[in-house]
Amino acid sequence: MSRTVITFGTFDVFHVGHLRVLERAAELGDRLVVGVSADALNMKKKGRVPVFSEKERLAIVAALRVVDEVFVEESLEAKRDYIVDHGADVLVMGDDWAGKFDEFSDVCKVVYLTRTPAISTTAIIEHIADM
Ligand code: C2G
Repeated sequence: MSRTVITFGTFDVFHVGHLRVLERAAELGDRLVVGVSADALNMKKKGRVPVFSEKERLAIVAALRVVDEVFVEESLEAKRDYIVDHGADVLVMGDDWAGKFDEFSDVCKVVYLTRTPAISTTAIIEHIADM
């Protein structure tokens, strides 16, 4: 039986921390599905428009060797439907979300992976702005 892993994120200004979490997520199953946050959802979550549009972010994530399928994550509230509709056996999130998605452990295994230290989209934006 093939095992499907699902994960979610904005993946704006794609960096090696994003790559590592997706690589490690893919190792937990046979198929990796990624929900990429819509521009409108990001505005709601982080109060800013992403540097790269959702179309660009989807294209980047979809092109990765470890990713099998991408879709737009329109709403945080729809997470249970996304998990069930994609037949996910495992939900993976970075540990900045630790404990936040435990409610889905009735439909799939919930795993939090350690974030890659010292890199973030915000830090990259600030670094470039200071150059
Ligand atoms: N990440 C990581 N190491 C970093 C930075 C990010 O492992 N140094 C992981 C995050 O923990 C997350 C994924 O990369 O699992 C995507 O990060 P973001 O784009 O910041 O995702 P976020 O906006 O938190 O969206 O429904 C949940 C949200 O869509 C998650």
